[in-house]
Amino acid sequence: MRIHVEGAEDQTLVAKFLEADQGHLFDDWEDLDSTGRRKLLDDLSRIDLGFLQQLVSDHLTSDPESLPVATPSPPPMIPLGDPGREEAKSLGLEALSRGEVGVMLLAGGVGTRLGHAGPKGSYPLLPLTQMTLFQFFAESLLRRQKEVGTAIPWWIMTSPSNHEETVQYFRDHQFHGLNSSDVIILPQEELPVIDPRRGKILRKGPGRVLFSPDGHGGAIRLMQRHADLFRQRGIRHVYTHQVDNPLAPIGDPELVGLHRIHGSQFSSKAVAKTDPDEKVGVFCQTGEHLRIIEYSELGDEERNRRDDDGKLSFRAGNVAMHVIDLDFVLGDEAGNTPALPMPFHMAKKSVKHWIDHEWSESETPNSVRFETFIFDVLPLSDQAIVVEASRDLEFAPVKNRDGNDSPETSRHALQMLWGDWLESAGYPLERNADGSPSRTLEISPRIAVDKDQFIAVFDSLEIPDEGPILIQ
Ligand code: UD2
Repeated sequence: MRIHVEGAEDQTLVAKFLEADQGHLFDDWEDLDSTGRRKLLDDLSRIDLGFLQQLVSDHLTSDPESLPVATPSPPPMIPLGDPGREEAKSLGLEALSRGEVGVMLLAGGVGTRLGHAGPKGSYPLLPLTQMTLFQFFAESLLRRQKEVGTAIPWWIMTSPSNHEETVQYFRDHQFHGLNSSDVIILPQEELPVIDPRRGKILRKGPGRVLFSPDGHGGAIRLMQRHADLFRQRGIRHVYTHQVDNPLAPIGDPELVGLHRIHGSQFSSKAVAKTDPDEKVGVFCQTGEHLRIIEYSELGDEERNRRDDDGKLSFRAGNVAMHVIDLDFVLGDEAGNTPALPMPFHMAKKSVKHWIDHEWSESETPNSVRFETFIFDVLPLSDQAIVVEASRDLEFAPVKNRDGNDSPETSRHALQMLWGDWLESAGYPLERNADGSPSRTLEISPRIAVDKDQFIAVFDSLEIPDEGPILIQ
């Protein structure tokens, strides 16, 4: 195959892909106009081909995920009701008020399961105002800033495919009241999607490479790439949360406090898993170190094993809220960045793609994406803790269009939570037979992000005698 390009750089680029047996990428070259050709060359120039070839040969010829690791055992976990947690919260609030804590939202995923067009954070979740997930987080952060009297920077990790839309969303909504300089939106990186049978790079259309975000482990690389942005702000700890969970307690003072008390480098919240098949990863201890084993990678025996009291042994379910020490990720101020190597996991998915001048679709997985996970740095830390969280208070993810972990279940959890706040504040709330509040409730996080805050302001609120209760 001969592809004619002008510049020496482009010639080298084309030659590299032809030599690597990826010549199919140029199948449509003759049909592309000069803009199309430029786009293809730009796509190719973003690929570190040597690295990709290594990844493909490591994973598609042998499967590193099936290599034996030390036998996992259930990890120690700081339980709910531990007497030290109140004091930890005060310590955490102090760290927040000194401006030592930043927040990072992981929002680079493609969110195909929800089927929402646009960044997942723009999903209108709340029942009365249709407030989006992004607005819910932004208002929670505003409330936290008010509580501690300090600006808290919010890094939002996007990916190249939703970055522009996310930036535009926040501009259109005036950053939901946050100071725009406190909202830092940065894209993670992408890798090409691969055909697992032939190791070929897939295309999303004629002359266009199919890329996919390289997993939320990209957040670690992003922090390292933008180390100055974090250092300039005097940040010591970064609280990370996922775009799908509105109940994540932003900046979580309690977790920050425990993180400091224990001299931890990586601290996480976990909820007790009761269904062995629930799709959350679980914390495990292997040798000296803590790690999370993803739900798809935990063996049947471990997944179903139970303690004498009937509880699942591996029940510390990952709810993806972590506090990470910045020194652990960035190393010392002299710029000696630690390597923190993270293994790549393979996600096998079925994808519509362009091949041999036509579209190809398949019911069974026909592609492989390579991803690193943020929690894979956990076993590299010298000190780490797992802290039990209440599922009702902190975890109501929106993942699927319907069924489990859907907008409906998340809204239900919010109704139950707000119902409890109202009753605890002394409001006589009527409930349906299933226990849910009989009136639709919505409480803006600007008013309160937890029950104590709500009770403190309750007397100043006006609640209508009938109909939905909207408190904003
Ligand atoms: C995640 C955890 C799982 C469990 C569950 C709890 C992983 C791999 N698994 O499962 O153990 O705790 O959450 O809710 O994390 N994201 C990016 N960039 C990417 C890929 C994902 O920012 O390249 C973000 C994504 O926008 C979302 C979060 O990471 O906020 C989780 O991604 P997911 O939906 O793929 O993870 P899930 O639900 O399979």
